[in-house]
Amino acid sequence: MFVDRAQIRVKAGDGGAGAVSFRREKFVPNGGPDGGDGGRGGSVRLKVDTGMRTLMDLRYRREFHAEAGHPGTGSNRRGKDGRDVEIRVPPGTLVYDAASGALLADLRAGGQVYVCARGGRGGRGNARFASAVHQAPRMAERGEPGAERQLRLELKLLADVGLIGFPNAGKSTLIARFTAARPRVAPYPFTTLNPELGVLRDPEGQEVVFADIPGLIEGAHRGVGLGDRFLRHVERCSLLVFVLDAAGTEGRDPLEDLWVLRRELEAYSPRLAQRPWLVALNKQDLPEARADLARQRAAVAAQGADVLPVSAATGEGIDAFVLAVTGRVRRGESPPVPEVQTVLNPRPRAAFEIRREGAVMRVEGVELERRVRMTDPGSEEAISRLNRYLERRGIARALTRAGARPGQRVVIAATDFLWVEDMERREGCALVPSYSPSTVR
Ligand SMILES: Nc1nc2c(ncn2[C@@H]2O[C@H](COP(=O)(O)OP(=O)(O)OP(=O)(O)O)[C@@H](O)[C@H]2O)c(=O)[nH]1
Ligand SMILES: [Mg+2]
Repeated sequence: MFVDRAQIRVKAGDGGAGAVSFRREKFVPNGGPDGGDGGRGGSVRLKVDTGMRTLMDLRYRREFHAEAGHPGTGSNRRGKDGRDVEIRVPPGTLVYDAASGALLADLRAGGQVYVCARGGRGGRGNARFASAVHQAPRMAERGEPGAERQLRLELKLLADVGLIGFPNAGKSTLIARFTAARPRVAPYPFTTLNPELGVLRDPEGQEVVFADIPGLIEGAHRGVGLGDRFLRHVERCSLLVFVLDAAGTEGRDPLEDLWVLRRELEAYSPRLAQRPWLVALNKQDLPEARADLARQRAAVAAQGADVLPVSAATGEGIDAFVLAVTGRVRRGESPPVPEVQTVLNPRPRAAFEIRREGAVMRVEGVELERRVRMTDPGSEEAISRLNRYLERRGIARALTRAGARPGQRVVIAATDFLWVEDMERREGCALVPSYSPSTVR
């Protein structure tokens, strides 16, 4: 089965918690802090596997979780890192953030890797918080949460030349003539149900990739026949070849076929319709084709396109066709996906925003939320460290300005805090977890 779209959820491993521990040695009554750091959480990455042709595997498995980092322990032992998870994808896979629609990666080359969810950093153990003035810290960080996101994957085959035509025009016969591809050929419409790639070596030894896609018919943009969704697989071609049944074996006028195809292409994407194109007048072994060649040639030439008479069945005209096509391919210039723009990290990490939601004030910010998640609410030292951060970043000041008074409920990263009086702080107030851990436990 050919699958060219998938939606998956990826969750990287959380970092392991840092440890609070003190050395115990014989004859040393109060050993120093020796709590080790937590291990890093495993990441989730996508990797291009040139042996793959579709996103079918992701039909069956849509959730990927990497392992969490292990907690640190005493004697300064660092926790073990979590194992990564690797998802293999075919070349030509585009990765979008499902929520924002932003293009995150365009995966083309074999072995190319994109880390789509980074594992959380391990929390630091209490050994790291020791200083000359603070020799016995009783706090450690919790691990940073692993990134989590919904991804939309879309496969757009990487080909240089796209073959477009009505069913039975001879596209598959043609591609089988000069490449090793062996798509099914049969005298009934819609023989080809999935796009297929064929590779040709041009006279200079360069590879030129052809895409044979299912036939289009009038109304394809409205879903008639197999519809026009397969056109996405020629979006990255630098040259389009319209393959016509020049003998009109099914009773249609080959020129009318061409205009229908051009209109369908235009309806699918005006931008794609502007791509360089030429016309292969196929089935020249049949007398009907030959008899009509002059008229067809003149009409196509009037549109400014090159015309190549061929017979995919007998091989007549194929050499000239291959030469003309490979000569016009602009290798390595396969156009980028035009309809999307890459937007990464639109907000600076340190930025934050305060919103009022009824009685609650909510503070959002990438770095702030990460900090809060790594803070152990049960540790007074950790909470006071968080408050120093709020002051440094101007968040405490901003809370006062936004109207926070003692007793105000403040939510950050799904954690409930109270803004309470604290004369040791510059603002005269500090955030404390709203449920004292001693009452919870
Ligand atoms: N006489 C003659 N018949 C041809 C030629 N090329 C293809 N055919 C025949 O036309 C029919 C359709 O050929 P295919 O290659 O399957 O056509 P297609 O364009 O891939 O069709 P779909 O996959 O259905 O879209 C088959 O019976 C072929 O043998 C040709 O040059 N001359
Ligand atoms: Mg076919």
